[in-house]
Amino acid sequence: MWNEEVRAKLQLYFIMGSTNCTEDPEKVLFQAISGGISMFQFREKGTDALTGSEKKNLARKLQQLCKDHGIPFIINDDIELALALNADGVHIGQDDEDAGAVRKILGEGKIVGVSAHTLAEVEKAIEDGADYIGAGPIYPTRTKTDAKPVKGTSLLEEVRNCGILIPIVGIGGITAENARAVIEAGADGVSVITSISLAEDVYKSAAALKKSVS
Ligand code: 3NM
Repeated sequence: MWNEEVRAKLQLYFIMGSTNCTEDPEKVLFQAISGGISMFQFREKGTDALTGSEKKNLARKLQQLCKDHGIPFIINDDIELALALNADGVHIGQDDEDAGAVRKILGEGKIVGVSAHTLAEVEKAIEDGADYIGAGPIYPTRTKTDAKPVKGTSLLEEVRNCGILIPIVGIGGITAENARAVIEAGADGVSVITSISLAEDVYKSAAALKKSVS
């Protein structure tokens, strides 16, 4: 029933927008791809985030890089941009439209991911037709200022103990050192912003994360 291609692609899911890096985002994404990321989400959020044509132009460039390397390109919370660029999918939070409504707008064959923080939110996302869940925050994170309380791996374990098999990626404060525990708790992969986007050596950091989740 679940899309096993999506499950496999979640293994090392890099998320980034221009505010998450100090180097040129294209350069950072290229190095992350070289290091072994399997999926990418463009998440242009925060006080200095790009908007309008600047946002679209950056998205286009990052999408092309992903296309060149066979990496699915997902857009955070901007259905209009996803449609304009024919992105591979959209990731939404709890405050956005539900997964069913998003899929209707995007059309069949697109990936719809939902952030969930409780078992009830996971069950609702499944009902709405989500392809995968982002569960977090697993560890403390400074990236999302309005993040919910840290969960550790408890939500992952709770979901799997209920026999729920939807593809899940853990998110929040994940590094090469703590990523393995996320997989062992039942996640299919890890979602990472800072430990790749602000790494001193982006390639090495992505490669180390890849190794710990493989
Ligand atoms: N969503 P980093 S935590 C975007 O809990 C996001 O749903 C979260 O960034 C959630 O890898 C988070 O830098 C931030 O900690 C992840």
